[in-house]
Amino acid sequence: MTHLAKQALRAQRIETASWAYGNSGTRFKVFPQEGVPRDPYEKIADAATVHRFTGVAPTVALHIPWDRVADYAKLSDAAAELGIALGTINTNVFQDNDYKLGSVTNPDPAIRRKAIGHLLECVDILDQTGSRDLKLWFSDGTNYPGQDDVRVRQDRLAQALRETYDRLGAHQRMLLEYKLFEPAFYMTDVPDWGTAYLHCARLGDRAQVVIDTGHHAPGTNIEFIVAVLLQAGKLGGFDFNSRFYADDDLMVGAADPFQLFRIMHEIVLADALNANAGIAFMLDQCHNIEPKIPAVIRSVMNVQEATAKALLVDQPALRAAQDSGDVLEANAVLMDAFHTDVRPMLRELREDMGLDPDPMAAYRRSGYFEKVRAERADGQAAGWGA
Ligand SMILES: [Mn+2]
Repeated sequence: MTHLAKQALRAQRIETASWAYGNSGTRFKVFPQEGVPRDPYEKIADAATVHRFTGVAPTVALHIPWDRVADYAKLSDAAAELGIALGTINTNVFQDNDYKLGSVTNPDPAIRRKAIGHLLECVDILDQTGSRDLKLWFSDGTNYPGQDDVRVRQDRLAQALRETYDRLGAHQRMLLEYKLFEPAFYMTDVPDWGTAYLHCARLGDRAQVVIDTGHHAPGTNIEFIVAVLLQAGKLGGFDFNSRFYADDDLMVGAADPFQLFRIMHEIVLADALNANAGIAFMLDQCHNIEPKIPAVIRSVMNVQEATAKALLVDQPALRAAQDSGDVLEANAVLMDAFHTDVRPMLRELREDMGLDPDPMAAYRRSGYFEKVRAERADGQAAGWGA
């Protein structure tokens, strides 16, 4: 069993996010950090560093316009030279003044056209980077009852999605993300997996739902959503992060490692861990008070640990207990796996892969931070990213 688990863990792929490497903050304050990247090329260098020490993070997601460059093929080549590839392209229709009342659902057709134009531009970027996935998240919604018509807004959304979907190449996918609330507080246009599913089902096979673990009400059974979407063939991927209260974007596995294990258990049960299953395992996090690169390394390790535990579930024993109605035994089989210390197995795996068994210590020893802090010293003075 351990051998099979190690094989699966060796093949696991976790995508990091470019924005996790730059300065970020809360609504109240950004605490700038030394050594943060000054441009998309430097974000890619940091992502490649995470891959160098973990061995399982070979792609980095981009966010447009934050990562806009003149030549995406050149950026792609730069990533390849560092041993990684460009991943999911994230769209942004939430930061322009025009979008105060919504982007693709805005009452003004000219603003809707502008928003759709951005989505189509991002498909052009997919073509240039060779990325597979276009990820959409809409901040659209209303703050007050009566502010706008729910069904009319759904129709506007459906039209925008259709136009974008029809522009996708044969090997490209659309990942639609939902979020319960914020920045809209009364009604959000894509608030839950059901709404996202409805739109994706109408669009076609290459429209898939993405689950951001921080985008639910407290107490939501996220692994149930995982199971249902897997069964429907509509789970496209995850934005992993941790939450205590709202969309906290903390390190995945920090707030609730048991939840992460339960999610990965559903993935393993459905044999959806391997790349052929088409599930994108992405990190969507911001590291506001902790050093960023080691925080991403820690997050990758947390996903690995939850996955390893899920792989150690004795599935025949679990099934036998379930079939015989043995509630306590079924629960015990699951908990045995969760309580297993998988860190020795992961250290062995890393040695097998030619990596340092302790990525955090290896990163610290590498001197990478000291190097970029010196190289990028002018960035903080220039206010880069802050
Ligand atoms: Mn997200």
